[in-house]
Amino acid sequence: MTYRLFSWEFSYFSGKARAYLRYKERMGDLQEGWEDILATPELLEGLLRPATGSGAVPQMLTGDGTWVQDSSDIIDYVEERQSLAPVIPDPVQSPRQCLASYLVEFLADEWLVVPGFWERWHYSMADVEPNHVEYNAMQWGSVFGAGAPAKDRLAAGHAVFEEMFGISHARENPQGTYAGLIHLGCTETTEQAWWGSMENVLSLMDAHLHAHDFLLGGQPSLGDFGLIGPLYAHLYRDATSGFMLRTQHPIVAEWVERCNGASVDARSYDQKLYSLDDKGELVGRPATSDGGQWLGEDEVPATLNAIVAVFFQEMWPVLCSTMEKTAAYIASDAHAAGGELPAKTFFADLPWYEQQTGEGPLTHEFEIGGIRERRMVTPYHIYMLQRLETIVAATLAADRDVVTTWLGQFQRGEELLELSARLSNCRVQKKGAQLYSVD
Ligand SMILES: N[C@@H](CCC(=O)N[C@@H](CS)C(=O)NCC(=O)O)C(=O)O
Repeated sequence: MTYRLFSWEFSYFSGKARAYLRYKERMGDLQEGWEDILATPELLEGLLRPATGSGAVPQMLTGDGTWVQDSSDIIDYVEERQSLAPVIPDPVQSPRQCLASYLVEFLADEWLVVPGFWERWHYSMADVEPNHVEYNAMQWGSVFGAGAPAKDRLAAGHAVFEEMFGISHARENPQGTYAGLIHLGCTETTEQAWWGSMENVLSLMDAHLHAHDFLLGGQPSLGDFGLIGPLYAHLYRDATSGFMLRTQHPIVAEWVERCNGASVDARSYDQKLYSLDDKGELVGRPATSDGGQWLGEDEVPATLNAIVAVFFQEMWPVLCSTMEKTAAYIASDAHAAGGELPAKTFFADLPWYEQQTGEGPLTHEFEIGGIRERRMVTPYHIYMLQRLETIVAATLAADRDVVTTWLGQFQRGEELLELSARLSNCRVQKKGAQLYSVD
C-alpha cells in the first residue's frame, strides 16, 4: 500500500486530500493504491497523536512509515513522488496558472473556512430554521460512535455536540466550535457578511464553470482541490447548505461531484463521452471541457482572475496584518526565540487562549463586507505564505514581466512581489503539527 489517508467524510480538509488522491489514482499515478481510513478516536489517540503530536485530520502514513500532517503537505509530498498527472502547473512554463492555483487554494483553505464552518454550526442550533442538527449528529456519530448500531451512533454525535461544544447554550456561553467562530471574527455582527463572501465566490464559480469544467480547463488542479474543502464536506453535504447549493448553484454542485470523481452525469476527469459513428459503433472523446486538458499558453481566464481578485480584496489585508502582528509577537518578551506558536486554523487552542482572544497580542482588527471586527491572528498563515514565497520566486525568475503584469490587475496585487521582505521578521517552521519561530 503506497498511502494510508486517515480522514473523516465530514471534514473540510479531508475532502480536499481525498479528492486529490482519488484523482491521482484514477489517472494511473498511484499504482499500488491508497486506502481511506476512518480516523476513529482510538486511532487518533493511539496512532496519529503519538506520531505527529496532533489529532487533526487528514493525516497520511506512507509505505515507508513517514507521517504527513496537513492537506497541503500531503499534496506536496505526493506531487514530488508521483508525477504522471501533476496537479500544479509548472512555475516556469505556466507562471500565471501556477500562482492562480496557489492563491485559490489559500483562499479556499483559510478564508472560506469561516463561512463553511459557520453554516454547519449555525444551522445546528436549536432555535434556527431550517435545521440540520440530526444529519450533523449522524455524521459526527459515525466517527465518535464508529461500529455501534445506528441509533447509538446518532446519540454519540449529539453527546459530542453537548459535551465538547455546549450546543444547548451556544449563544449565551459559546464553547468548542461556537467559540471558534468568534475567534475567527464570525460574530452576530459579521456572520451575514461572511456568508455574503461565500455567496459571491459561488456566483463567480457559476460564471467560470459555465465554460470550463475545472479552474484551469478540462482537468482539475490544486485550486479545485482547495475549493473542494469548503464545498464538499460542508456546503454540499451539510443538509441546509446542500439544499441551497443544489437549488441555487446547480453548476457548482455538479462541479463538486466532478472533482470527487463521484458521478457519471458530472463527466469526471477519467470519463469519456460517447457518440455513435455511422456504423453504430461507440466512439469516445474526453468528457470534460477544453479537450480534457488544462488551457494552453498559460491562460488564466477572466472568470478565474475574478476569483483570485477575492483573495486580494478580502484576505490579503488580513495576511499583511498577520505578518506584522506575528513579527511583533515573536520580538516581544512573551516569546522566546525558536519557541512555539499557535498552529490551529479553526480556533484558539487552550494554551493560546489569552494571546488569541479578546485584545490579546495575537488578535487583530479586520474587515468583511465593510464591517470591522476582531479575530485571532493565525501564525499557520505564515507557513502558507512561506510556501507561496518559493513559488512567487520561481515564477519571477522565469518571467518577471508576465508575473508583474498579471499581479498588477489585482488591488494591491503587486505587493506579493515584496513577500520575502514582509516575511523577514516572522519566519516559522513546522515540525509535525507544531509551529515554531525561526531562531
Ligand atoms: N491545515 C490543516 C488543517 C486540518 C484541520 O484543521 N482539520 C480539522 C478537521 S477538517 C480537525 O481535525 N480539527 C480538529 C483539531 O484541530 O484538533 C490541513 O490543511 O490539513
